Amino acid sequence: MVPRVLNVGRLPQPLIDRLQADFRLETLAAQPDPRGYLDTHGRGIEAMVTSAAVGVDAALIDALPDLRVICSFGVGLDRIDVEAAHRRGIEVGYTPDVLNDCVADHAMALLLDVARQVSRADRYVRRGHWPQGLAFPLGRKVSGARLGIVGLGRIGRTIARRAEGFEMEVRYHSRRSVPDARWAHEPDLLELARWADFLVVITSGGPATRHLIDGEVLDALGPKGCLVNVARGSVIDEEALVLALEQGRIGGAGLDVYTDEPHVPARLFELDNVVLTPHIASATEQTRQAMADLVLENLRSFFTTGRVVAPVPKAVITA
Ligand code: NAP
Ligand code: 8YV
Repeated sequence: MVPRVLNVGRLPQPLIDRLQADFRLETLAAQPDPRGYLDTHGRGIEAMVTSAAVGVDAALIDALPDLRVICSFGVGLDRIDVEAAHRRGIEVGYTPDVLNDCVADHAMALLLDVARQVSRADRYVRRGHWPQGLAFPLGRKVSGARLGIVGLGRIGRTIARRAEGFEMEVRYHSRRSVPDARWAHEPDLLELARWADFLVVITSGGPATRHLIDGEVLDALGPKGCLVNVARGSVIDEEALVLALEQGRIGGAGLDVYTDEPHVPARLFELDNVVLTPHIASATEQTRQAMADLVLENLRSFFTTGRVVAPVPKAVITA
């Protein structure tokens, strides 16, 4: 029997096509009455695929009595009720590591853009300001600067290695120091922000990191400091960030993630020292392909061995 797989996420079409080739794929959003569909057809669905941005809540897990595995397209777990799944013995698979390079590259792209004003300079040239002789402000030097990384996990470490290529001095903050890391651990986030020229945020999302970066941390970073966020919008107090930028209390920001995606505070559009991207840090052909491959591998492995190849650890801290 071909297993029934319920798609509740936002998945790229090539992945949907490949899932359809291997499984009986049913798409919840395509049903005129999703709740009624679950009541009538939920029994017998053994697998669910989702994406990190959409996730899966406990109610949806409860609605599927025969669910055995959830596979997510992405690494973030802040929207997946992993505990509810694990309580029921449901395996959860995700796509760690394969996106480290691209997310780290994107963090560096935002950092370089904010510091060297690439997007701002592009606007200056396109608007014809150069031949008009309008002044263009000086940027900030990246090479040799101090980089504070908030969250030294898989992606944080990759960012740290990128930064070494720019001869940056790297320190990091996380709840535990990483035993094999060659960079200094700073247990006090405020101290890290005071020390850093650039602060890159790459913790996990969820309640434990909500508003970790607040007005006090931004003031510690200071008027010449730049913030980059490629983690989750929830990690930063967005209202405090907008105020700090408007009031010149920090030097600039490069943001890929926001509190209420796809909505971005319009006040940020007025600020020339801010670079905004629409949650695209992992969005390259190669990485999205690797993520799709891993979703498929997780599912295929589950239905042949009973285990996914990239399981979310049972004791993972999401809150
Ligand atoms: P990871 O390996 O699990 O690393 C998470 C890091 O966050 C760890 O160093 C952890 O250290 C730290 N952390 C967790 N809670 C913390 C807290 N309260 N205070 C300080 N540090 C804390 O995860 P990853 O694979 O590097 O991914 C990190 C996150 O990036 C994902 O969860 C996802 O939300 C985001 N992401 C975004 C994009 C994008 O497109 N922008 C793409 C991929 C991933 P401790 O546990 O020791 O504190
Ligand atoms: C993707 C992400 O944008 O992996 C994550 O946690 O945020 C990104 O890689 C997302 O998975 C697509 O839904």
